[in-house]
Amino acid sequence: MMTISNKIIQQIEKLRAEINEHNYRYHVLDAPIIQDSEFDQLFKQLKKLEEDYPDLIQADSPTQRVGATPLREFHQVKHEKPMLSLENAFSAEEVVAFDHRIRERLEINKAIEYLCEPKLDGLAVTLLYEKGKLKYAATRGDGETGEDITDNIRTLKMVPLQIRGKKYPQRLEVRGEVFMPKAEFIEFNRLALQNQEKQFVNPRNAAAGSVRQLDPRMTAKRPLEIYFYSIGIFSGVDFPLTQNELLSQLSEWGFRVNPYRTVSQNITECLAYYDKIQKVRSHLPYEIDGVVYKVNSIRDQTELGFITRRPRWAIAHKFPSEEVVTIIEAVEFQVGRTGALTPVARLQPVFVHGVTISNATLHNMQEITRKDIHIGDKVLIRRAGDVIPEVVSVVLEERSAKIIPIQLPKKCPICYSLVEQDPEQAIARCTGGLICEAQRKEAIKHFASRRAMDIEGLGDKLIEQLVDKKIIHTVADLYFLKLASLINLERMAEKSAQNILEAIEKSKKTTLPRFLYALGIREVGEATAKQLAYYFTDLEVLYKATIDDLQQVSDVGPIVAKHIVAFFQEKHNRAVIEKIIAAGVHWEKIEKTETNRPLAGKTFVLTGTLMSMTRDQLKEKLENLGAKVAGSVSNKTSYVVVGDQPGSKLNQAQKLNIEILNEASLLNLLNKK
Ligand code: D41
Repeated sequence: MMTISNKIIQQIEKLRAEINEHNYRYHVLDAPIIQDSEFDQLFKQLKKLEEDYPDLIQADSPTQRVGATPLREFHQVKHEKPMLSLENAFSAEEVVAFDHRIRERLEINKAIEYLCEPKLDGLAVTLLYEKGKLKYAATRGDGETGEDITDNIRTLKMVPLQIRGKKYPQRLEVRGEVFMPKAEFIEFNRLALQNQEKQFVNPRNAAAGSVRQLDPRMTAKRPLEIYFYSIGIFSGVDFPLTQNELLSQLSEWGFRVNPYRTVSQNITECLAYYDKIQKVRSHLPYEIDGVVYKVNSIRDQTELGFITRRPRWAIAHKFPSEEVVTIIEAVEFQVGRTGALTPVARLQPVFVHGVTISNATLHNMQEITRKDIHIGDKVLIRRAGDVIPEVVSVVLEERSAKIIPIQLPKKCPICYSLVEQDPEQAIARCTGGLICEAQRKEAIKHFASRRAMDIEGLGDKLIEQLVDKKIIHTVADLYFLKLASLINLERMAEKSAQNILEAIEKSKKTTLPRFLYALGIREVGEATAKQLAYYFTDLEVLYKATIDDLQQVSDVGPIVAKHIVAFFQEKHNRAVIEKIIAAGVHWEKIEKTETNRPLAGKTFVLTGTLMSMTRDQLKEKLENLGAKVAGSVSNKTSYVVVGDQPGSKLNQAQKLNIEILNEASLLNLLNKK
């Protein structure tokens, strides 16, 4: 047993405190005082120390946000104090009537002060802290009972794992709204579409779906944020006098509160606030559906009390819904990079809050069936903020006799190849591959994109023109573009043409991960491309890899492996790659030395709980040493690591005569590497 010096303990505690404080400054105050790189340094130092002294890892360390294993299901949590809901007002008259009722009840003749804040359109959650530490987090559910989402909420960096400061309630329950900012939502959907994963209908659903992931590692990847607006349990310190002071106090304790909150002296000021927020609404980075007014004095709040599930002292003043009715004139199918067909409704144009809408996504055929949408239907359209408009529902009462069902075309609308319906994914796909002009355009756009070959200035419109005019057919043709053919294009000055050629030239120096990602192999995103590059190090080796070989790479399952093999077997693809390389595209060779990947080729399976580190930490360690960590035992398994309370994998290992490592022998092995 190693003795751990006080010095190390102090060093770790100091680092944790510093990191927490910088996190607070960054996320809660939005006023960081150090560079991201300096922050990363501190974080790495802490991680390193905790790796060296795993006994000193604590659940509330900033390094321990992600790591729990996936749940089978969510546990129900009964709220000690019910989570109330809000009364809605849709007009100034209703708001004025609310103020009257309050003054009557309180028998006050003068004006009442209100705390005003935006009403976020997200998911209400509650977090309980005991002795300053995050104990659990739950969804609102029906207000009485919610679901335990602790592991997921912990992954939000702006959620304190430990209350800031020294003086705080013994037990404190804070309540707020989890949401996905608009820009992050759009980017998330763009990537989901590219990787053929499920897209979300709107930011609200995206937030709800992300919070309800059984695997916290998935939630950790989602760009979620939170604003806190109220409390539940509160014991041990004096209660603030006003709602506004309560929010300031929450902020002091490290909880992020909305910077747009303000105190209005009377209800007229509340209405002015409503107008002001409505004007900035489209510029806010997140969706809101109105504003909330709350009686500022906590004493008055207590006196007013509740009616059934609603406080008498608060009201939501909703913005008029951005939903309008129009008619679907036609439905077209757009073809994506991998051939996926997306139905898009062409609408009779309507004007909604400053923009004309003439298209709306119908998502996929399942959605069309579910919503029972036909061509000629009168439909309700929603423009949620800046997000792609969608058809909410059909106005069935006004359905005409002349509606036409929407049919998935049997052939691709662009290249006339057969359309194939993927039974599981609800995705219909053009089978034309690179014969299909639409797929080729999308493939070239992807190839040139920032995270792929990063060809600056080669935008979508330009690529479409180049393909339409048959100047380029494949990505390889980009490297043989001539100034003359570029200058002939619409709106193309010689200088910009020159810049594009230079950007293409510059892109020739790349990296293998980028190049693999740029190829646009199905299901091979950036992370997988990187893993493939580091595992195989060489394109020639990757060409020859079998489905089995490929599955040695972590995160590559049988389906991805099949896509990769199919891609490289296609002669056309090999020819395009060869042409690109002949044109001078190159990358630095990835060195695969014995010293940095001593466990290459070894496959580990983990079962049971370890004392010194979490499963994820071990997985990362092993993978960094070149090993693969698999989910089940087979005769390819090199070692089975057995912790406390192992599962059936131990039996399987014994049956197959596979070497078993207990924690001590594992650490021994790792230390020697
Ligand atoms: O931004 C919000 N969505 C929001 C929701 C807010 N700013 N304040 C709220 N205040 C309350 C009370 C007054 C009951 C504490 C709320 C909600 N409730 C709420 N969110 C979901 C249900 C109720």
